[in-house]
Amino acid sequence: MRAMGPSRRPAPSVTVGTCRLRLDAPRIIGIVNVTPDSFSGDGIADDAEAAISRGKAMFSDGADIVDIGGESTRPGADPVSVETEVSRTIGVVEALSAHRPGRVSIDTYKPDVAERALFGGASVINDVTGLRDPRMREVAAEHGASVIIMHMKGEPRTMQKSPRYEDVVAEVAAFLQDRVSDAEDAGIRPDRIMVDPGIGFGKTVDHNLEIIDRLSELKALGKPIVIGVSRKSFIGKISGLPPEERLEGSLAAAVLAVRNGADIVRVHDVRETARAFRVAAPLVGRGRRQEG
Ligand code: HH2
Repeated sequence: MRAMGPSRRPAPSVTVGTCRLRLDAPRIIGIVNVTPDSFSGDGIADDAEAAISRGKAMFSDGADIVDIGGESTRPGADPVSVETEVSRTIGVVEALSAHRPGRVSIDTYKPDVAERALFGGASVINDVTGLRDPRMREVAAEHGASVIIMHMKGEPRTMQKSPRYEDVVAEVAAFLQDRVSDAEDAGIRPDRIMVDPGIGFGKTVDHNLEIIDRLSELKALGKPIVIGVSRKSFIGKISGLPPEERLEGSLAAAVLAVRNGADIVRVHDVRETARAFRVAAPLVGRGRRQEG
């Protein structure tokens, strides 16, 4: 792990497209899965119009960014080809980028898919492999993209097979710090980099709970913290409820993540999350949202 500079102050904003998003109140990323097999059951492959409508509704419900994915990364998922992923996502990326320029993200770890999406108007690359592929870093730097660098232990097919850590938060922080340094070395602008501990990606329920509890320790990275708790299986394991009944658990986890330092929360249920944050954010000292 490279030097982390524990006294660095948390970033107050992140640049996305031509916009500087202030992070004095929590921000929301809405999820649009153009897939047949997403874990939460929200996927809508082969229906670009429905995906576009869902994305537009998310923007009007309070999403700051909409994240479009064309491949499920649920545990055990099989990878899909670049062609399939592009054909699922590109029309949705183009339409939503025209609707809200600068506020569309592509959820992919494949540089070719990311590049097509950036040409189609996307401004953010959300990479669950943390920009491990050097070409992904080049693509992001060349296009001036913003990036979400996520931690995953292993790969989706096998990541939930007995994941082990000495200290999960320290290991996630060290990984993210290394990937941030690589990203900056590749020319990605420091104010366009966000980090995400990757809830559910090679982690047990206890690992996920510990990460959410100790989230403030990731502030030492000096980057905005994104987190995805929405409908995740740890909520199912605790509540005994299936993905379509995990809204309340998702809201509870999102609010506590914000209290513990999350700046941006990636969710399936934008309207409900925005309403919950409107009340919870001032209560946990994260202010009211200011435009900008
Ligand atoms: N979780 C999923 C996918 N992408 N990206 C970030 N940055 N953080 C996350 O926690 C995260 C992510 C999995 O959720 P979802 O997209 O709903 O499911 P699937 O991968 O099955 O489509």
